Amino acid sequence: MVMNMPRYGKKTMFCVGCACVGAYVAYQYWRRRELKSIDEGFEEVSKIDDSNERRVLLLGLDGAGKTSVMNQAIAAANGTSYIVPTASTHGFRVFRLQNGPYVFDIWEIGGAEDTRKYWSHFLQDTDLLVFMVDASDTNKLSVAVSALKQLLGDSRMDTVPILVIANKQDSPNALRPDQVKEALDLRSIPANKHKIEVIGCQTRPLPEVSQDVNEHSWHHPSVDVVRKKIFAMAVSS
Ligand SMILES: Nc1nc2c(ncn2[C@@H]2O[C@H](COP(=O)(O)OP(=O)(O)OP(=O)(O)O)[C@@H](O)[C@H]2O)c(=O)[nH]1
Ligand SMILES: [Mg+2]
Repeated sequence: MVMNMPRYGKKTMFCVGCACVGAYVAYQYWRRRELKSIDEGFEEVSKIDDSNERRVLLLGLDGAGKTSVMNQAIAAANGTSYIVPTASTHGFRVFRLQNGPYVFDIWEIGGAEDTRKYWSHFLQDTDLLVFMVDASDTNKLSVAVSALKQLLGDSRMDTVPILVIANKQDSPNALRPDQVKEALDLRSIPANKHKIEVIGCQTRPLPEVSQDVNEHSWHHPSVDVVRKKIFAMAVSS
């Protein structure tokens, strides 16, 4: 499933989107309460069991590469093509991926400053936080550190595992995953609070294609590693 909100500064649409998210979260909360209140012996329980659903939140500053990585991951999983993003995501996109018995809803939220203020609307019931950084842009890492710390200060994120993706490893000056771990001060986060892993990734360079083609189906192998890591960490939470 792909819901693709208009991307170009439609504040109203975004607010409507946030209202939908609120309704969705409230529905999930109500549904879980209903499930808890059902007598264990009631035979309909198996039909409404949502224990195989996982909610993954993909965040990171603008330009980190979230849309690029997800485009390649979805295309690789579904055998489809994608269009390379040319603008920032001012809103959110949701992807549904299946792996074995599990269904993963991946919520990708734009990282520009005007969109970041809405991140807190999406934290409820998160099974895995994927935090992406542009490892080639060290100037932005301090902003990324404070954005991540603000997220982790929210009690809804307590104990949520974190996958940090050090993207743009193709750039010659990109920090390697262990350097990103240092730069984001991840060692200061208690291991008993959050399971944290840091992996590298890249979606470039794209293969040469003729100029009139703007769709691609190629993906970098590191994107497969990201997809599998998301599946593994979201299930283990
Ligand atoms: N060199 C390099 N550039 C990349 C890579 N991934 C993405 N980019 C480029 O980085 C820019 C931003 O990529 P996006 O995928 O739009 O970033 P985003 O995280 O979705 O940004 P927002 O939507 O603004 O939050 C684009 O110009 C991409 O082409 C990569 O692995 N290597
Ligand atoms: Mg984007």
